[in-house]
Amino acid sequence: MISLDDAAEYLRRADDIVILSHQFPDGDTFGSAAALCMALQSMGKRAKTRCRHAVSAKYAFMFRGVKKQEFEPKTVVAVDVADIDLLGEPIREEYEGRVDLCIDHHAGNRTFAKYTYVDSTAAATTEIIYALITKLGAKITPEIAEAIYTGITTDTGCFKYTNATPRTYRIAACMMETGIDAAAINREMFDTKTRARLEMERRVLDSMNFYLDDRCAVVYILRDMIAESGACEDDLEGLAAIPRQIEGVLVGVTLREKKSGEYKVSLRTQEPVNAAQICALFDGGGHACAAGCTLPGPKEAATERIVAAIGAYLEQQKEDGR
Ligand SMILES: [Mn+2]
Repeated sequence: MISLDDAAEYLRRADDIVILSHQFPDGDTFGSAAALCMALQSMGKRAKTRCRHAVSAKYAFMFRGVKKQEFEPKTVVAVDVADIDLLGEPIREEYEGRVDLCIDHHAGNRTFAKYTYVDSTAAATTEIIYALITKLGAKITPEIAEAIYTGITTDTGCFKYTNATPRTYRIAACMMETGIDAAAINREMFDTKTRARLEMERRVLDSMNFYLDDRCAVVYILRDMIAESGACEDDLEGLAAIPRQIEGVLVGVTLREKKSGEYKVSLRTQEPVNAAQICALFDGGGHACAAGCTLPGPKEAATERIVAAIGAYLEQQKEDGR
């Protein structure tokens, strides 16, 4: 672990920098990469971004101010990447043991880089990137401000989650002062859906079943459903949040069919149910309110196992008098 001053000093001396985002990219990992890349380029350095997945139409605006530069990287930086595996193949293989600096806000960062800076009180990695760019003395242009703002708004669910702090709002306010259209970004990130996304939501809702006196709702993301709706990976982001939105549901479960026939299980829970504890029973993990694990198919068997584990957990809590 190094300080943010050290990270800034390291970057000040560095050149020919490639900035890596995690696979299945979100607004924060892309916003961090785009903002840092533009700032480094403005300092006269060569910099570029890379990600296992292409920049989708939704996030493309953040990269408008990034100049295309081709070079052999001498410095490797990862942003919002908690674990080397999250780079995805073939990027992981290419950079394993070669990441010089990792800037992140995940408390569970696996410190795979030579130097790591983690601030788990930051709502988004872009909050840290803002501080870093300021330390580097680079100007926060409107293009950089848009990328930072997007990372903040997407990681806080449009300032809705408990991770949003007074500092989060202050940084967002500074970004707005550069003249960006924050409302337009919020609308694009939260109120605009593709037709394929809505077709997917329709199928997910249709697949819903209730268990354990309606305290548990289960939905499916099956390969057939994805094909029928024409959804791409981006269209599936956040679908796992749907079952827990229902009043009275303590545990929302999403089972996603994998090519291998296994199911990726995502749990979203309300207090006091700890999703990570339940997923740990199946070698999974995550946060208290959002966690995951993998179970073998068929889907009926996978459903039975996870619902039984949730039922046992709720029983135990009742006995413990919670
Ligand atoms: Mn993040």
